[in-house]
Amino acid sequence: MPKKRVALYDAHPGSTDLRREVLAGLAASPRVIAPKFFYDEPGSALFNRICELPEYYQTRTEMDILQRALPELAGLVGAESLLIELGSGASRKVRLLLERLRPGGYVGVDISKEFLLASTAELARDYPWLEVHAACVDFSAGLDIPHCDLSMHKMVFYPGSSIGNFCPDEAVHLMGDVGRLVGAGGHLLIGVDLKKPVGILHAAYNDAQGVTADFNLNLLHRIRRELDTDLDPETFEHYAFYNPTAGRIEMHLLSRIAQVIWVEGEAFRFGAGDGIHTENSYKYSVDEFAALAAHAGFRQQAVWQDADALFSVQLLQYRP
Ligand code: AVI
Repeated sequence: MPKKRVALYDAHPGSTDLRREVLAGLAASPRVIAPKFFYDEPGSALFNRICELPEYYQTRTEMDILQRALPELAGLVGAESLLIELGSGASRKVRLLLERLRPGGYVGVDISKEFLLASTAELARDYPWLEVHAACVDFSAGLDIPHCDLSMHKMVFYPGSSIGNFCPDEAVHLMGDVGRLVGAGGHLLIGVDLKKPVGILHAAYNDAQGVTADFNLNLLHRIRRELDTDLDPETFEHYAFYNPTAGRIEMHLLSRIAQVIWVEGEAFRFGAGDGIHTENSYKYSVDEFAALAAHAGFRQQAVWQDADALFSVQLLQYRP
């Protein structure tokens, strides 16, 4: 049997420039390196391990919520929509949607072409009835996807509470782009991590096996692997805490010692305890997220949560 083809749209998003951003981030005050650099191959493998950790409630909770929400969701969205997944993956979550909603088409959107082609090819193989598209796009910089059929109802799926890794202004901007893509009446199905007792959050980002610490420290190993540097990752430690004023988990890498580090011929001085800010993970109440979504022209149509109100899956409709 001939292999089913996946239609590819490649916007050539360009490789993210580690050297330029690391040098600029280390020269900034406070020091910062963007979380997108976590996800090289070892970093992605560590993130997959995080998703299986007992303390990291998010992945399994979202899966359970989705499973329970499916009948109602199917009634609200209907069949024959175009399903567009941001940060496309061969995840079990989108498979649940495909099997229950039977959309008219699927578009996987991801910045990593290799990963995108592999995951969409798997979906095309497993769901022969489905028209599968792949869009290689950096969606944080705009959502221009020409092969989205204009006449079809569209639903964007953005699971995993990855929206929490954007600051609120950027999140509104991204959701505005999603709104323009789906058009009036179109939908965004989004996973949103909720505010909760701080002990649960602290454990989720400071797990007993130290996988999250390894995930954070992998950034320094990556810099060591890919740039010209004398940086010793062992001289840094993982530090994650909940900032209640900002409503977010912050991850940092703190120097254990006073030291000067050379990166690509430039020197950076660290005192003991000085840090690099590597990630924010915003947590919202259901009402706070409704207000944020409203700024982007979306209205909450349905909100599903687990019994402990740890996580939510929200169906938003674009009503600009
Ligand atoms: C991908 N993102 C939603 C995760 C989060 O929880 O913010 C990344 C992560 N960072 C530490 N653990 C997991």
